[in-house]
Amino acid sequence: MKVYFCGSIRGGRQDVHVYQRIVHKLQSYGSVLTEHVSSAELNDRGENGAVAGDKGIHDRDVDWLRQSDVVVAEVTQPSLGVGYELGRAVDMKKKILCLFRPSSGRTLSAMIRGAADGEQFVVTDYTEDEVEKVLEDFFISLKQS
Ligand code: 6IA
Repeated sequence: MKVYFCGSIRGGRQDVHVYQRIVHKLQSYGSVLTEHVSSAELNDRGENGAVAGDKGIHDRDVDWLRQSDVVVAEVTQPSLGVGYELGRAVDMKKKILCLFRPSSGRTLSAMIRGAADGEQFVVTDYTEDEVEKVLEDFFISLKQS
């Protein structure tokens, strides 16, 4: 299974430790095309020494999104890029899981919360300590669908 993981880069890297836990767990289900999103080396200018150029990054990511079987997004830290990826993923009719931590004190965008249909587009509120369990439940329901 190919998993596309979305997490904030230029939107801010505060949650990178959570992205690492998510990607680690996702790797037990298949190959994570966007593993670099969880890299502690990647800063909020979206650079880690390697320079692909913004167009190269966009085109490669959209191509990976197309190839993916499922999209998992951590949406607590607002990110234009993640919002864009989710919009494209809906258009591509991908199965989507968005993970949001209310403990952040933020309110999730209505365009994400309001897109949830409980089937193709799932939004789950969670706490950091239950993140692996939330992913397990999602992938079990994915197998059954
Ligand atoms: O607006 P943001 O930067 O927060 O958008 C983050 C989202 O867009 C992530 O889910 C990524 O999939 C994608 N994205 C944004 N910037 C990059 C990027 N930068 N590399 C890969 N995906 C990106 C440079 C990385 C580097 C290794 C040269």
